[in-house]
Amino acid sequence: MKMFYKTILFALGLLAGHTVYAASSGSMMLQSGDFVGYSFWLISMALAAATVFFLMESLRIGGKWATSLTVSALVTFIAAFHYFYMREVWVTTGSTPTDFRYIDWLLTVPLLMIEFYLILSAITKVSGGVFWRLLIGTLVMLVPGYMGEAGYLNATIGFVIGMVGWAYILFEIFAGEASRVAASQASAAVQKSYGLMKWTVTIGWAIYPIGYFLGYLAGGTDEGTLNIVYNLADVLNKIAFGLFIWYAANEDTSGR
Ligand SMILES: *C/C=C(C)/C=C/C=C(C)/C=C/C1=C(C)CCCC1(C)C
Repeated sequence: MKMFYKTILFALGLLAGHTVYAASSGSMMLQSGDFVGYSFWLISMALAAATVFFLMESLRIGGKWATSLTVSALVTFIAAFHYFYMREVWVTTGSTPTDFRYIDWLLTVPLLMIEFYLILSAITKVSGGVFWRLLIGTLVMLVPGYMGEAGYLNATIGFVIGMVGWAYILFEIFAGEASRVAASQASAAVQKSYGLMKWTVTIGWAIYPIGYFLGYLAGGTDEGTLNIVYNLADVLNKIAFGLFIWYAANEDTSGR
């Protein structure tokens, strides 16, 4: 237990230290009226607060749910850090922080995929294949997407291959082994949260390829709008996603 508290304190210390450093470096001047900048600011704080919440709840609820809730905290923790940097890129240069976004995605999306495996593992035995297939789908989706945005690959080809990766993930969670396990063996609470997570990956995630399409394939769009849209998408796909797991954990353990 003590170890957990030390870890939480360490995480908070890192976040606080970085914020003080960034604020004192003098380069970061949020201008009044910069609504995109506001959204970066608000969401970085929401992600930091969500991290503390998930860590504390992982201690309180514990048991077989501890790992899922800790992974939720890792997602928001990694994203909070990237948001501090993305915010700085935006307020100092007014440009889109594409590289930071993709590095963040490359770390957080596989962690979100692991969550499907973890919530099912908390209630029954699941084969490791579920985890590996979702991980492969993630890489097929993100690597060509990055190469397309950064100019290493034709933007259309990057988009098409990325869509195949996403389709594969959707197939696995709607019709593959994971969905069969959820339907046949999961408790009511886990089934409900599995359903919410599945639809988040469908509807919430659709926002990113739509952004890519508008930005690179349909003649370009206003960078400010695109960043606000991506930022709001992250609130849903990172914070709300974690809350769906937290909901199942609470329901599942409230009878104890
Ligand atoms: C927390 C960040 C998340 C959940 C990011 C998700 C990103 C995607 C679902 C990106 C999807 C893309 C495609 C489906 C096609 C190619 C372009 C991408 C990479 C934007």
